[in-house]
Amino acid sequence: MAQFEEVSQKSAIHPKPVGLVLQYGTAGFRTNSKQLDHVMFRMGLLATLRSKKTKATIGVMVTASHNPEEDNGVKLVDPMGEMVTPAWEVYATQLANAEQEELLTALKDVIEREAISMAQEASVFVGKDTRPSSDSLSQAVLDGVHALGGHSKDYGLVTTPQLHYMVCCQNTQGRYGEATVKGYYRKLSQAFIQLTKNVPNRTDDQKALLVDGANGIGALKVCEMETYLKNELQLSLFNDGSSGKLNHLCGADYVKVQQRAPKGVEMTAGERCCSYDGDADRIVYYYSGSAGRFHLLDGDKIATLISTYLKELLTQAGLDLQIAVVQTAYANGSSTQYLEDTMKVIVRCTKTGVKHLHHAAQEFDIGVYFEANGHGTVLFSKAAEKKIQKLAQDSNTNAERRRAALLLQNTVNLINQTVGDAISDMLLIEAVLAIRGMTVQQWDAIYTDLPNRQLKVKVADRRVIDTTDAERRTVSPAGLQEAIDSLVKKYRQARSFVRPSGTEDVVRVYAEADTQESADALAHEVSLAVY
Ligand code: NG1
Ligand code: ZN
Repeated sequence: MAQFEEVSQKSAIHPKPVGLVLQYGTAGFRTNSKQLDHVMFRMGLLATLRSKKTKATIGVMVTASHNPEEDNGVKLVDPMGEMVTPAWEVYATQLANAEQEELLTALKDVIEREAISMAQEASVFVGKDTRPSSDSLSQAVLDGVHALGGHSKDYGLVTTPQLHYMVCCQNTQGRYGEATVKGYYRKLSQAFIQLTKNVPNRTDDQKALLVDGANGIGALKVCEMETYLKNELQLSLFNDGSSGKLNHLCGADYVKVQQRAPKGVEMTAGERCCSYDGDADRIVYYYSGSAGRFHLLDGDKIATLISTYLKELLTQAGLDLQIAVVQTAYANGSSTQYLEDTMKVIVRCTKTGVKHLHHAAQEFDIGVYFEANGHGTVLFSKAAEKKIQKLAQDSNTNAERRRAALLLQNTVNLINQTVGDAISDMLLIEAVLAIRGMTVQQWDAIYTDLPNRQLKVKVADRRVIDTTDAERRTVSPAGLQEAIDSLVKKYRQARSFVRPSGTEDVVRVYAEADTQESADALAHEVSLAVY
């Protein structure tokens, strides 16, 4: 077939290094950018097949998120803007690892197994982050799409969540919004302005926010959005990419893991600051307290703020909708306790990786999900959205209920439900703080984090560690869990677990305890047990 000849010819321009084996991990393929050209071409092919199979537009995002600038990566986006379904992750791995002469066989195998009609049209949206390697790598994706006769739309530089949003808009015939970057800015900014316009006496101080753009795509995009916000939010942007290196000593991952302010952000005491990661799908907040002490407000604090706000609005609106918070093992123990015991919301724990949290959150009327690292969003079931909308439009209902329903409706419009989105989450947090008249210190005081420490351990083969119970316990190697248990017993309010990373060649160690010294010591001792 002519189509396959084209694939053969074009794949020769994107050859696979012999013997190179890569894995579609927690967030797609990720490694040094020099090893990825063939993977990108092949993901272009696979996205085209996925589009034919689903008869919908598929997204391909070229990014390595919080990883160093030299790395790159790629993830596929399914029709509703969600991460690609697990069965196709397996195909992605097979296709990426097929040696040059096996590529057509691997491709035909997917076509056969999925009974794909090659006559079906295909459409693929492509986006990229600001890494120097992203230009040529996204071109390789486009080459793959075209080699199989697919149509493409190249969005160029966009955040990961913007690309997810475009795919969802396209496949819902605009019901979710317009599939353009401007449409995204308009939808979010209008919702934000609606939410904040009736907040009395917002001072300039309350509107001011310091943003660390991690020298990445989020910095570019939040700048573009600023005019749409009509001064309702006054951003001071640092690490905007004009001089610093992507994610280097800055960005959400650095701030969360190092528990310190990023380089280049000039913060004065009490000022609200936030950091995005390299593709702007994560956000964390922080401020400098008295005596210059650094205070971090991570994904757990964000989930608590948002779920408290939503629960209050549901009560005011008199809407009987079930709300749940989905976390991972990395959630601070204090947050889980506060949510369950004080807030009385349902809390679920899933494996690391947003696709797991997203999936669990879909089971509730309203599912708030956040990884501790600041990656998360809120999902509303279709039925919940309908109930909110109906009440917001019901002129017979009393003023207080209607006000709450209108706030809920605008909140739904402000949230990017396809995936965690630093810009959308930032606007939501700012709106919630404004509506509730809360300072960042008051937000921080909702509960006190247990001191904690995260470490990375290099081992010969991280896959020997196998976990269970949402990664909170190990089942192999033999004896490791017992060793962790006996170390944990030495400390108060302590908890610790280890798991192999899905994005880096390391084992991650997490520990929390009643003091920072204890958390540090426990993490260190557990990391020694991993060797
Ligand atoms: P791994 O490397 O599997 O721990 C990291 C994050 C995840 C997720 C992915 C994708 C931690 C501890 N892990 O995964 O939460 O965000 O990257 O970006 O933060
Ligand atoms: Zn990211």
